[in-house]
Amino acid sequence: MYTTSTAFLEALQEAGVSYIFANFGSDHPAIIESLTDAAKKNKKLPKVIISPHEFVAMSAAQGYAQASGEPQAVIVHVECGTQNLGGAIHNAFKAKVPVFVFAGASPYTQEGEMLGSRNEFIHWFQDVNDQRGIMRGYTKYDNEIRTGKNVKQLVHRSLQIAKSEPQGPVYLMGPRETMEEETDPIKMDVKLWEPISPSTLPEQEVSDLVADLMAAKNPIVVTSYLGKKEEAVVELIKLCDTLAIPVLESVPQTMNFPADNPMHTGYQWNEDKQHPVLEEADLVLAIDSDIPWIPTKNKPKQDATIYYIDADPLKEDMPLWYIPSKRFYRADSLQVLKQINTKIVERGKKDDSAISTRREEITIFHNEMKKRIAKAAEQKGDIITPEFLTACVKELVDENTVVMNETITNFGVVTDHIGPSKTGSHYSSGAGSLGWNGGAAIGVKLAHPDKTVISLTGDGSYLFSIPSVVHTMAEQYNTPFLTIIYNNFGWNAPKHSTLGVHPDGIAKNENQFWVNFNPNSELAKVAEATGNAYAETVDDPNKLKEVLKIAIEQVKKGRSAVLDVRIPKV
Ligand SMILES: Cc1ncc(C[n+]2csc(CCOP(=O)(O)OP(=O)(O)O)c2C)c(N)n1
Ligand SMILES: [Mg+2]
Repeated sequence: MYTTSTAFLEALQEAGVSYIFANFGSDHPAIIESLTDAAKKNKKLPKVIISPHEFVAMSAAQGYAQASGEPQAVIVHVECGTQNLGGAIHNAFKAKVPVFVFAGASPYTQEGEMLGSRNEFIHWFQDVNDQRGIMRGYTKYDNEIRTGKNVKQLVHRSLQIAKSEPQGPVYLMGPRETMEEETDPIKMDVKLWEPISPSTLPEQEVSDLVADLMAAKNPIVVTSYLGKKEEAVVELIKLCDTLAIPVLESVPQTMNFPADNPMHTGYQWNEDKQHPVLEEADLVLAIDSDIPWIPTKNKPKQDATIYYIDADPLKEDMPLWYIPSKRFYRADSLQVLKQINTKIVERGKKDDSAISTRREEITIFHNEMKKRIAKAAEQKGDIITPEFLTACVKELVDENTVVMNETITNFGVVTDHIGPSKTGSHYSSGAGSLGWNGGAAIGVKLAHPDKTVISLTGDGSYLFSIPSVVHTMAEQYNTPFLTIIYNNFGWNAPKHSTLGVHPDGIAKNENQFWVNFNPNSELAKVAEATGNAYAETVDDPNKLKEVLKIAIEQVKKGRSAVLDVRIPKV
């Protein structure tokens, strides 16, 4: 027995995919047959992780790729399962995370002409005009498998596209008869399907950029996802240490520059915070950042010189986007930083006194920022504050911990108080569709079984994550992690947004924002019921540290824990 499905699964294995997050249906008999056949013959294939909801499957694949750089596979059921990927496909696409998605398609014969022909009523309902169209706009590539003869080429091409910068999800679909088709095995040399090589800058451009950088009085680097490459962080630290350049992390997707480096000047999230260092800058190096600033909140001066460097500097997938800049480079951040650092050495450092004055000024700014953060962590009153909570969580964080952050109106508080300083120690969804936290934590834990994963989430985002499914999977696949819910009993964000547009509107005057949840709901018990998680609710600041300690011990012993921590209500 060797079918299109056998070749398809073999191709995933050849390409180094470790996991298939799967939600099966009537489109997958051939895949199920091939999986069982392989299991019986001890033939190595990616491990199947049964995922009772597609959103969680996709989020897990995203988390795995964020933590490892390696794309995994998601298999879903026809157009219905494709639709259930929902916002998770938005997250992977916007955050530029490689994921391989496959969906079956309804059979295209109805009288038994071929193996796999229609035999269930749903085959008529699930036959839609443009299944691939559901994913278009959120994938880098989509195609239909039409024969087993070149299915491997389609899989390898898809993964090549997914892994090439800017990375992102890809989608293949295959009708039932095609996936059943008997075919001949083909051998592939996967070395010939590598992602495209990283781009550098032309020599003259490097000279111009470095000349401007060295002449600038107040340069700044702004970045959001440069930290996806560990080596790029090392190069950025080298650059910023050498020339005393401050760094602003805007909507960080990961740890891009260590929070404890004196050149770190904080984060830009959605708060109405000014950023004096950005506003004073005369040169901005925006490198790997979709949204380096929000013009209505804070932005560089009109006459600041901007260099924009990104794998996708045109943002053709964002209908409204512009940052008038002196130069736009479609280039790899690591390569460019190496080029800049080499050029600086070649030129020899100039004007040491200006650099050391700047170093002193930025260090003072950094130290004052840290003092403010430490002060804010002091618990006041008898309701746990998000600042105090995060400071207590920080005490659990060691060299081996990964923190996931989907705390929404507490994004800023969490990044400030966790202060990530190690590559790969901190992740956010990198985009805008809520619920990533649970699935992503499973993915990170699968990628790094030896690490301790702590997932911080708003109560709304916890519910969006489908916690019943998350904890069903976490127990079944032995991926224990600690969830801490920043529970304000509702959605603070839409309230915040309303006040941002209508500071004195009727909603404010009536104090009615339509964002409050059932106050009796015991969120942690969902995880206890479905995944045997240790579940606890905490509202007493004096008990918080003790409960956190018990919870992390549970996780380290192999059992998930969920703490529902009550913070001031929306
Ligand atoms: C899938 C999805 N639905 C709705 C929204 C709109 N939205 C943005 S933030 C937010 C509230 C999140 O609530 P929670 O996680 O409790 O954080 P809080 O706002 O309370 O800090 C909502 C509903 C969204 N971004 N994504
Ligand atoms: Mg909330």
